[in-house]
Amino acid sequence: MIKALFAARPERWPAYEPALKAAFAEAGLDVDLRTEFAPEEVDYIIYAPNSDLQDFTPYTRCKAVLNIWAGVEKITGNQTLTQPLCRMVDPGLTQAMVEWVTGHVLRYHLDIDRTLATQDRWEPFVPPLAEERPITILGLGALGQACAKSLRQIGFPVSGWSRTQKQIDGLTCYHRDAGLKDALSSAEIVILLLPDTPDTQNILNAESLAHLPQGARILNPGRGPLIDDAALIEALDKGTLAHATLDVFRVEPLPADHRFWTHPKVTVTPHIAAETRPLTAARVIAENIRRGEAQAPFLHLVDRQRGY
Ligand code: NDP
Ligand code: OXD
Repeated sequence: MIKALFAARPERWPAYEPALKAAFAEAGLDVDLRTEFAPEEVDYIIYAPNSDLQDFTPYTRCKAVLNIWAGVEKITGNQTLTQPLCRMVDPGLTQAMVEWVTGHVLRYHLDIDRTLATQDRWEPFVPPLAEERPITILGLGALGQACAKSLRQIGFPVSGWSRTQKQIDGLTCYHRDAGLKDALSSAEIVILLLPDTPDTQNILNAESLAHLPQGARILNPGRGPLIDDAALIEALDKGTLAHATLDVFRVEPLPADHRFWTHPKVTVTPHIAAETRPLTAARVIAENIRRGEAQAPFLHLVDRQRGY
């Protein structure tokens, strides 16, 4: 029997236990799933980076660590982890991100804030059509591409930026440092869906923010360190940027005295853009265990060197 350790915060267990057991049964896997084992007995670790498990040394027979988060920046630097590490690409999480991004883009696009602020007077205005509102997505991975597709379907011209060169139907694609300026220069709304790595930290800083057109808006559901906070606040205060909606922060929960809470041009959401959904994520975990047992390549393997 395969032994799988669930190493995440205890409050996650009631939702994950039935979902994982159902997915293992569906995949025809005979798995003993528990929150405690003698470390040397464990075949797979189903893992969240905020778990108490931080030393992987005693897990000598573990074949893979299967992350239930999409982001892996809190674990890629762990030197005790020598086993393959897989990140989460969950259809439920992806759909949640598409919904969060689309909702907040439409808030900006339709100027819903203006409607809410003019409930005491008849003051008609005509928002542009989607096709007149260029959007850029930094990061064209699982989430960036899903959001790009949805925004394209509404009619927005979408550009994207990634590390490697891409050709994606309907999208203008840029890559590497050389492509960043072009990716930003016409973007009225910028969406950050990059991982947090040494190469992506502060990717939006005073210099890159200056490439954006006057009055651009930012959505950051990626990770806090992607933005230089001081440069963002300066651009908002100067009026070169119109607004930012931030779901992720350098310190979470966002400290009570942080300027973002009270800034009139910032909307804070508490890291809720897209949580992993146990029912759909459990099937991804089961598939990776099936692959591990069949000695087939794992899905969504993290490149520890690259950091994502
Ligand atoms: P992926 O690994 O699938 O995609 C990452 C993308 O970023 C890829 O297109 C990659 O380029 C690009 N990238 C990485 N490094 C660079 C670089 N140096 N320069 C340019 N592009 C770069 O990740 P996901 O789409 O699944 O997730 C993205 C991030 O979203 C996660 O890492 C996590 O931080 C965040 N997230 C936030 C959630 C929330 O609730 N707020 C929920 C889930 C995820 P290439 O394609 O060339 O490799
Ligand atoms: C994730 C997240 O990385 O929730 O999965 O941010």
